[in-house]
Amino acid sequence: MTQSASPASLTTPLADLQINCDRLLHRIDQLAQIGAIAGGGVCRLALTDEDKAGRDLVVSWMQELGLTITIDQLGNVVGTRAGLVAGAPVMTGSHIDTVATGGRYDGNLGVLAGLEIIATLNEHHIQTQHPLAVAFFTNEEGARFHPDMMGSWAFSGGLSSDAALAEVGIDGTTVAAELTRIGYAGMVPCGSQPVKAFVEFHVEQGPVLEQAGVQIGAVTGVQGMSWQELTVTGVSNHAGTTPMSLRHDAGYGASAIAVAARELALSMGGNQVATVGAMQLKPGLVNVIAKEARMTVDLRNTDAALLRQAEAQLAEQIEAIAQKAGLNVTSRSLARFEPVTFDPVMVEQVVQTAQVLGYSAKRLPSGAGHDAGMIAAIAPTAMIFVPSVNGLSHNIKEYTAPEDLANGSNVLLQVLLQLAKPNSV
Ligand code: HGY
Ligand code: MN
Ligand code: MN
Repeated sequence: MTQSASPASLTTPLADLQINCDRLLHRIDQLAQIGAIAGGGVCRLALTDEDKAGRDLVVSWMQELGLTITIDQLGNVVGTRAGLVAGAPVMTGSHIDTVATGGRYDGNLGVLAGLEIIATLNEHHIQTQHPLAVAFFTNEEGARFHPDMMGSWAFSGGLSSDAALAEVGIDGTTVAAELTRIGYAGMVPCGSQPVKAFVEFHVEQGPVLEQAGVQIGAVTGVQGMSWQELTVTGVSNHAGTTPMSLRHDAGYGASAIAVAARELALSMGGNQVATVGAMQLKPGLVNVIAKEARMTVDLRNTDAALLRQAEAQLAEQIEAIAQKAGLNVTSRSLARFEPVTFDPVMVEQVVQTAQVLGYSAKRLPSGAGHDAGMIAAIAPTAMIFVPSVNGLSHNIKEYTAPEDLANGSNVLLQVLLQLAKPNSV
C-alpha cells in the first residue's frame, strides 16, 4: 500500500484558471469519429485497427502539445510535460479502448481532459515543479482480451508483461501479435515508470450523482470484481423425440445458472451485482438440444468477504444445477480483483477542491473497474466523477452534459496543480 499523500495546499495562485471546454468537446468529437457506430456510439475494441487509429490521433495531439512520449511493452502510452525538477510525474489519464457498443466519454474523457489541461498550462505559460503526465492504458475494457485493466495492471507491476502478451482474445488473436501489428509494442519495460500521484477523471457510468443532484464525485475506491467463463456440457439430441426426463440440456443449464446468479445478487442486496453478459449455445439450432453452452458471469461487491461469499454460493448452486440436469460445468477465471481504497487525503482534496470551486461534491465508490484501481498500488491515487445522464454507460446513448465535463476538468486541473506545484507566477 502506498503511503498517503501529504495534504497539498488547496489554494493555488491559479484558482481561477479554467480549461477551454470548446476545445475539449472538439477533441472528444474528433476521437469519437474513429470507430463511430450508428446512434452516436463508438466501437474501438483494444488493439484493433480502430484502436490504432485512435491511438495515433491522441499521440499526434500529445506531440503537438510538446509532450515526451513513451510506449511500454504493453502499448501503454505516457506523454510527459517536464517540470522544473526531474522525477516521477503527477499523472492523469485513463483509456481510449471501448466496448463494442460504447459511448464517447468512458475513458476517452479522462485522457482528453488531461490533454486539455496541458494545452491550458501551455497557453498560459505555467510551469510546475513536478513533471505532469497524461497516460492512456492498453485494454482497460477487457472485452476482447481478458482481464480488463490489463495495461494499467502491467504498468503498475501487478501483471507480468509476458503473461499479458500471451493472452489469447475472444477472436483467437494474441495481445503480442496485435500490439506488433498495430505498431504499439513498445520497448519500455512494464512496471519501470514511477508515478508521484495519479488522478483519473471519468464519467460515473451509474445513476448516483444524477439522482443526488451532485456535480462532482470524489471516488473512495473501486469495488472488487470476479469474472469467470463457464462451459456447460450436456448431450445434443432431437428436440422432438427426446423425453424431458432423458435430456442433458446445456441450454437449460446455462439459463438456470443465469437465473441463479441474478437471484443470488438480489437476495444478498447491498452493493452485490451479478451479470451474465455473454452466452453461446452449440450447435445453436432450433431443433437440437444444446450440447454445450459457454457463458460469462461477472460478480462485484465493494466488500471483499461478501464477494467471496457470492462466488462460493454461486459455485454451490452451479453444482446443484449440474447434478439435477446431468450436466458437467467447468469454470475459467477471466479476471479477479479485490476492492481498492483510494488515498483518503487525495479523496478529501477532491472534495475540498470541488467545494472551493463552488461545485457540490459527494464521496462514492466506483461500481466500474478503472485504471486508477491498478495504479493505486504504486502511487497515491484518487478519481473524479461527473454525472452520467440516466446512469447509462457501455451503451451508445452514454451522455454527460458539457457543463459537467467542464466542471470535472476544472477540478482535475486544480488538483493536478496542487500536486505538481505551479511555479510562482
Ligand atoms: O468492467 C469494467 O468495470 C470496466 O469498464 N472495464
Ligand atoms: Mn472506463
Ligand atoms: Mn468501460
